[in-house]
Amino acid sequence: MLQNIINELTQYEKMVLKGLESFNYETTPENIVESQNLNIKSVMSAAGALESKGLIEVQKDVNEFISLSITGKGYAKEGLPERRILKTLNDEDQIPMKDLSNKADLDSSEVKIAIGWLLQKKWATIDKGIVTITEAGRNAVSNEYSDELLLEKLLEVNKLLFFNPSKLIKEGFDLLKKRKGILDVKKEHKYYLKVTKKGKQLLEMGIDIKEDATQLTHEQLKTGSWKKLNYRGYDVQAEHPDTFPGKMHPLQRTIEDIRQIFLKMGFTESSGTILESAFWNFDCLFQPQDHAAREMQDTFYIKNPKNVNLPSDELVENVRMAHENGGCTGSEGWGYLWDVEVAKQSVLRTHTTCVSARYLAENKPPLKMFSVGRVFRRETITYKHLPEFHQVEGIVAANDITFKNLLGILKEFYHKLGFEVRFRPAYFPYTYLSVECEIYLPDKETWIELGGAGMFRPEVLEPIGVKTPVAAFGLGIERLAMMRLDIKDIRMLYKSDIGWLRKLPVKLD
Ligand code: FA5
Repeated sequence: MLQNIINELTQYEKMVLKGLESFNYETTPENIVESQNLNIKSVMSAAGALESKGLIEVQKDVNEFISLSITGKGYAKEGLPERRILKTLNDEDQIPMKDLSNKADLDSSEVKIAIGWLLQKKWATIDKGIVTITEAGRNAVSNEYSDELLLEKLLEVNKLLFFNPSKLIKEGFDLLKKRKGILDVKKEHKYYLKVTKKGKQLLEMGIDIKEDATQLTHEQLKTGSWKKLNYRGYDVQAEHPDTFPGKMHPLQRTIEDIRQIFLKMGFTESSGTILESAFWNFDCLFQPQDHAAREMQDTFYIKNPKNVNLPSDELVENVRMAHENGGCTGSEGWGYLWDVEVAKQSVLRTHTTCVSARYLAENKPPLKMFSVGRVFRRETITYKHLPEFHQVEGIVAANDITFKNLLGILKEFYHKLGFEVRFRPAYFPYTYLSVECEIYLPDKETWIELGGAGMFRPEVLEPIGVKTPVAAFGLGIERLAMMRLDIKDIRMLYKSDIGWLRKLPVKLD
């Protein structure tokens, strides 16, 4: 253990320790500078490192030094302005204020200062513009005041350590401090280094000062002489400050992971627009025009643009027939009068299934497509509901695709994210058979619904001209992210809680 510490010492740290040993384990940094022939910066930085390793103690004293400014030196040589007036007053007893400047050879600003101090020191009185010397003033003529004594002393010694000052010096200091720009006060730090018990143990074990190899040369590598060099050890367990590198937001991370899974499963990625026609969002998914989900309280309808262009007349006509009487789908349809104006309404898409419908209308099976995007619903916000969230949508279309294949794909997908899924029979107007995928939440002791899936109905496929079976699914991403991140409230994903975000790993399990 101690040997490891020795190995990790830098050359400078070793020299400082050795230096201290030669001064009987304690001395000033200046002495080390001299004895080890180092500069003070290297000694101090090595001392700091040794202190953090508990090998020495660094004692720090702050000393205050006082000295005279240029003005202060002038006063020290020529006398304080009040002293110069006092001398003239001693000869003349009384002087009119207006003559002071001339008689004492002072400029007007100095006279002002001097009068203040003459009164404060009680050396003179002023009455009707006449300055008169007092008894105290006369006594002061041949006696110096504490401020004057300090001025003299400072002129003589240049710099004075202001530590535990005598009463006189303290008094002089207090008086001079009241005037601006006379005294300079400087703090100087004094250090003293002492080897600790642990440091002594280290020294007893013997510290060998060898030059450390810092940079290897080409020559050393080629000849193999690097093997004989001395290398300093590194403490790989040394404390280090926490770092928080930039990383993807966990929701975005989840989206990226989902994309990768589907891409690896051979799906093609597609996307749609957030603003969609009711036609693609509802009608071509065989959702009747009086369906509850289409109500204003469930869906965001857009004022501008109020309507969106519809696809070809033929397709619109096919959809109309599917709704009104089933067309050539073999179904009876919903049996109501389909309104093209309702289909033209623009909405914020309520699910990404509209992307699948468009894709099927434009691409021929066999195909495997997925898309990720934001969807919007007029929902009351709760721990598992948001009015704006993400879905991942997918379709697999081919002659031999079955409902079982669909369940297999979903199982595989959730399995790759580390979840076991269960399926519950469900209803969607556009699929048959239909299921909901659920995952268990141990904390809440409940199953949480993650998505819907099913085989698209003929009423969806016939109007858009698709002849093969199509397995389809639409899964909520935020709810999945909640489980991956073990959070109990979906709103956390949108809170930008920096403390929480920092603690999350870069890669999610
Ligand atoms: C649908 O949106 C269907 N389009 C899914 C589908 C696609 C079925 C293809 C069949 C074939 P649903 O309304 O259940 O289904 O929403 C799917 C998932 O989105 C839900 O399971 C849930 O995980 C998520 N979700 C729904 N509403 C919210 C909400 N308000 N906040 C957060 N996530 C939600």
